[in-house]
Amino acid sequence: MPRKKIALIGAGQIGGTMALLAAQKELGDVILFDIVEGVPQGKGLDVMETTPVEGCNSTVTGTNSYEDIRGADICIVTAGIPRKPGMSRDDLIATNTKIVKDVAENIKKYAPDSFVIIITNPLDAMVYVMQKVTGFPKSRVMGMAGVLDSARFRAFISMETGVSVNDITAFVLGGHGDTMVPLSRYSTIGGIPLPDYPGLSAEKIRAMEDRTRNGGGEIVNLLKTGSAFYAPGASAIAMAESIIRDQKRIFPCAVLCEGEYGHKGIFMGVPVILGEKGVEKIIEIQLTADEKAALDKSAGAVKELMSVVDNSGIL
Ligand code: TXD
Repeated sequence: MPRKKIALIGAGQIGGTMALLAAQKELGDVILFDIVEGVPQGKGLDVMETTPVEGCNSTVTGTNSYEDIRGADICIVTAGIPRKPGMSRDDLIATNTKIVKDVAENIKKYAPDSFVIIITNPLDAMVYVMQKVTGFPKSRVMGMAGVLDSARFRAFISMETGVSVNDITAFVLGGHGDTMVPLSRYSTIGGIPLPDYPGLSAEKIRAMEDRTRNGGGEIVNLLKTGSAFYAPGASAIAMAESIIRDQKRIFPCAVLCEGEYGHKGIFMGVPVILGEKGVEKIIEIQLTADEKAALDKSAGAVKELMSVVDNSGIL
């Protein structure tokens, strides 16, 4: 059976991190693409040279030619510009719409049967651009944000309670922005819903939800020269692994909603099952009136960004 081919479009901070993780997990052979000459080749070779040390049988190749992604099984897209302090994710929209459109045209041409995971911000709007330009079915186009947001929430819960991250689950819905909706009553510690966990006050829970919402900005402010990359890289690789190994994990992913949660034609984070067919199912749960209102607000923010894309004349 041939190894899977994983194309990483964008060889920046997240692209490089994903190349290392994909090789270490032996998900397949990695093609690292970027428009900047030398960077994907250098990072690719560097990661390739880790494989004898780590004992992993994956190859990693850097390139500036889209020809090399031909026949890829999965494409993971980070191409674009990241945030700097003081910028919101939405400030990136015009530049990144043009970049993601170009990437999408090349994926359509060279890897027409691939699954596509988008990471570029503003996330939900960029998933929309990718789906619109490629015309791929919605099961093959998804955005990575919720896995990261819920990982952040889990990390904060673990830091607060001292309990292993392995026994903590977290649930985050909505767009990847300040309006995202961390759902505490569906987040658990050892199976116990957060609000019922001994010693965890409503105030502490609210503080962790807020920190999750601002988790990206917290890191941008600390780094000053870019945004988070280790956890975003790990999150996207977890999604790719669930598809490649048909793990059928439930992850919050940005996908096209067609009536789920009362929203039609909107790309936003909802829980899905990821397996060999890509997005195999959207899991819809009952929300309280407050939760529904928060999700509607988040969907409204995504809708606005989608119309900025539509009115930009770029597509
Ligand atoms: O949860 C999430 N989805 C995110 C998203 C979490 C963190 C960061 N998120 C976003 O990912 C961030 O706002 C950016 O839009 C992307 C990529 O972040 P990264 O930190 O990897 O950015 P880099 O290091 O600047 O890398 C981007 C690369 C860089 O090497 C550019 O040369 C390349 O993209 N680039 C291109 N590649 C291909 N084609 C084109 N046109 C292109 N333009 C730039």
